[in-house]
Amino acid sequence: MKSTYLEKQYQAFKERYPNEKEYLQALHHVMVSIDEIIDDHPEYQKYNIIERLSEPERLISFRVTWLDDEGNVCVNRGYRVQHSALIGPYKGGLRFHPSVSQSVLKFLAFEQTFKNSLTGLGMGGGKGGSDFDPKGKSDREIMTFCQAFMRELFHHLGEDVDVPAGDIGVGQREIGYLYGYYKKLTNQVTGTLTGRDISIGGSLVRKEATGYGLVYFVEAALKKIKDTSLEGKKVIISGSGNVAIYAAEKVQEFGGTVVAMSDSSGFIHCEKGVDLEAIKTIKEEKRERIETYPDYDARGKYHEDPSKMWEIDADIALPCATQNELDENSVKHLIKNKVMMVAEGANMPTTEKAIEMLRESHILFAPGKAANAGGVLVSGLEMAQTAQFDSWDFDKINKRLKDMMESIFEAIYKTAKDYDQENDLQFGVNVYSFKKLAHAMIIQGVV
Ligand code: NDP
Ligand code: 2IT
Repeated sequence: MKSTYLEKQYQAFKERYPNEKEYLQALHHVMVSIDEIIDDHPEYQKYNIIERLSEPERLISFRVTWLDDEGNVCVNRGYRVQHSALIGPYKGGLRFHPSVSQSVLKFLAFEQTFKNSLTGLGMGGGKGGSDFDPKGKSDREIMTFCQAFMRELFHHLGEDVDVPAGDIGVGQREIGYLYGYYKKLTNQVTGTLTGRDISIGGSLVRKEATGYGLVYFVEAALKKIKDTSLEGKKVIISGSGNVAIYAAEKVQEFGGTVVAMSDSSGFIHCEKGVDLEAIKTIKEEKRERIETYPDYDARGKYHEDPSKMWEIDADIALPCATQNELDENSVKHLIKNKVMMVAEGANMPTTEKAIEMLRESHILFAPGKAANAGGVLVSGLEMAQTAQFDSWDFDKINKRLKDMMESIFEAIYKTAKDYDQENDLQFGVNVYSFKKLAHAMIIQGVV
């Protein structure tokens, strides 16, 4: 970094949290962008904005004890990072995955604060979850775990305080169990979790929102920057969960061909385009591995090692699985195959080195903080519907999602351009959100 002030700040975080690799990575992304503007904003130093925006306001950690089907007493670690309530109640998903740690949730909560500030809705940032592994668990074990998790977490939630939703390993089923038990514990019916099933006050389009929103963003960026569209493009998508499935659905609707999808064990390659109904059956209905795909569609070939998926020739790559899944090795293949755009459906799926390589190769890069904001946006619309005691139709919400993703693209594109960093959407989003949050922080005093 050029600024010695920023470099010192970053080094101090590194010394304080030497083992929090993901958190430091997310901070570094933002600081590198702010480096370009810090000299024009003495108020950021005066009010110590960097340090205040980087430290979570509150970090809750607790033990989750539950009984499995064999009667074993199991222990997991649960967390909620309430990162920032600067512009509204803490808002962000819950993740159940063995890789969950304080560092992972701190990075996710930090990025969530930036992301949520783009939506135009008053939502602060938070994230939570547990190192519980839902794979191979019975439905009853999932419910038992969700209830044990909520028994601790409920103290810290509320529709005006902190409103969780889903993330990896937490979908509509888990939200249902968490919500049902939250109501039992509080004896109140409020919209304290989003991503609920329609029958219990959820919003239409929430399930599709992140994937659809990602593709609306991609379409807007391709049009403005590359003077083209998804029509006729070959797309590779990592993951086959909530984000990946609905990104694939929208890509197909826009005339693109999804040639590959993955899970953490392997990937399927389908040159003529994946059969999305088969993927939905495997993943949403049967909760099976993507390995079984050829049983449904013999044209699809299964390969082990999901990282090899990036070697497939494509025009556009959408990493929609997990953090740091797209590294320099994988990016080499994308560059060789002349991919025109990488857009992040997942949170921080591209390593810092890989982003640098994409930039050097002039491959358009859409950071997750902006490109995957559709999910939390529709969560915000779910909160609005609950507050109004109303429910809106699919087209109304879908249109709002599309319009908002286009506005987000325009706002960050313009910010990058205004600072002579044209087409650097990573710079655009970091600077746009940071300025907004810094302003909100300054006008609320030292608290
Ligand atoms: P899901 O649990 O529905 O799906 C996750 C998918 O990613 C699964 O297919 C999983 O495979 C796969 N995966 C996990 N790790 C790897 C890996 N190392 N290599 C290949 N595939 C892997 O989660 P979501 O779709 O909800 O979330 C995906 C990403 O999108 C996350 O980064 C999340 O933070 C982000 N996101 C989610 C939003 C939402 O609304 N749900 C909103 C914005 C961002 P397997 O089943 O084998 O583990
Ligand atoms: O990363 C994310 O934006 C989410 N997991 C969705 C959060 C939400 O509150 O809907």
